[in-house]
Parts: sequence; C-alpha cells; structure tokens
Amino acid sequence: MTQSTLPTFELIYFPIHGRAEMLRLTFALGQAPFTDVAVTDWATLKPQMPLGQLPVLKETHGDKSCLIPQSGAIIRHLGRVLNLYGQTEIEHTVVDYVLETAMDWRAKFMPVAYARMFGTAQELVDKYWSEGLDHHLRVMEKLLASPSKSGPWFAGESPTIADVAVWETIDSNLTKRADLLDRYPTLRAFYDRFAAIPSVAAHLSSRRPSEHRQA
Ligand SMILES: N[C@@H](CCC(=O)N[C@@H](CS)C(=O)NCC(=O)O)C(=O)O
Repeated sequence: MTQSTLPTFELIYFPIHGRAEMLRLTFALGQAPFTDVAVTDWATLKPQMPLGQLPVLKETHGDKSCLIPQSGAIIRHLGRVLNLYGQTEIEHTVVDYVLETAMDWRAKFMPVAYARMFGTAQELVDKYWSEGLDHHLRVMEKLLASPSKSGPWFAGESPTIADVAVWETIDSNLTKRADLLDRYPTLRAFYDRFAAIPSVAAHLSSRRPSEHRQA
C-alpha cells in the first residue's frame, strides 16, 4: 500500500514500552503515521477489547474499523501492510523464524526484567545474566551472519519486522546491561545501523523512557 491508501491506525496500549514498543518501532520503520493511545482507565476499556488484553491495533478504513489483538499478529499484519516482511517466499520465512527466535529470547527476558512483579527467583535472574543472555546473543549473531541470505539485515537487503523484534529485544536488555554488545561487534553494528535509520532515529529521540530500569 502507498502512504495515501493506508488506513488510519490507533495503537492501544499502556503508557510503557512493554509489548507495544516493537509495534511503535514498526510504524517508525515503515514511516506510517499512527496514534499512540495511552490507556489509563483499563477497567473500563478491558471488556471492550477482543481478548480483554492489550496491545490492540484499531485499523480504520473509511467508516469501517477492526480491532486486532495479539502483538505477534499485529506485528505480522503491519509487516505485510507496510511491506516490511521481505520480498520473496524464503525471505518471508526467514522473517518468521528470526521473529520467533527474538520472541523466545523475549520470553526468557521478561521474568528477569519484571523480576519483582513475576516473583522470579534470584537464582534464575543470575543464570540469565551469566549464561542465558550470551546464548541468545550468539544465536542472533549466527542468524545475522547466515550464509543463506544476502544483505546486512536479518532477512536480506532491507530491514523488516524481524530486525525490529531483534533490535527491540537487544534494546530492552541494554537498559539493564549497558555493556552487553561489547563482545558482539556484528550485533553492535546492526544495533547502531538500525537506530540510525532516519525515521527510527526520529522515534527514538521522542519516545517515552523505558520502564525496565525501574522494574
Ligand atoms: N499474547 C498477548 C499477551 C497480551 C498481554 O499479556 N497483555 C497484558 C499487558 S502486556 C495485558 O493486557 N494485561 C492486562 C490484563 O490482562 O488485564 C500479546 O502478545 O499481545
């Protein structure tokens, strides 16, 4: 879709990075305007949401709107609509498996990031920082260097939603371990290259700070 044929987007979420920051970054990468709806009265809104959870994307075409739940479905939908899902069948598939790998990492990081809220045992938190994190970074470095694809991005010559998911997961981890990329120069270059994309840089310079520091 061209910019002029895009629907209107409202991204409904709490006023934190959480599960929505990947989606905000996707809009930034795709240079697509959207309204960032910061929910404060959740008790009232919850029953109106398809699954009683957030994030939800409200997409409006003329007088018709639909509500899309599930962050994984939303990022893939935006990937297709904004042409950030690779160009060939194999690139679509690479995007899928890199995205899934980033989500696996994120699932391991969340109980660490929100340790107090999750009641995560200190032993598990320590294990993540001493072993788990390096495992995920090595996996990502390997995927980025994969000989079966060309180009500097995870799925080829252009950045996709896979790059968004990996970048945001690295970024969330960086809020707690600022030196984590010191031993991963390829990932450091990827992180800096993505952050320097002008529309992404514009989002980064104006976004709300991450909640992970205070978690
Ligand atoms: N699998 C869902 C999980 C959504 C989810 O757990 N949302 C949380 C916030 S991150 C939520 O809405 N919590 C409030 C509630 O369940 O009432 C997704 O990825 O969107």
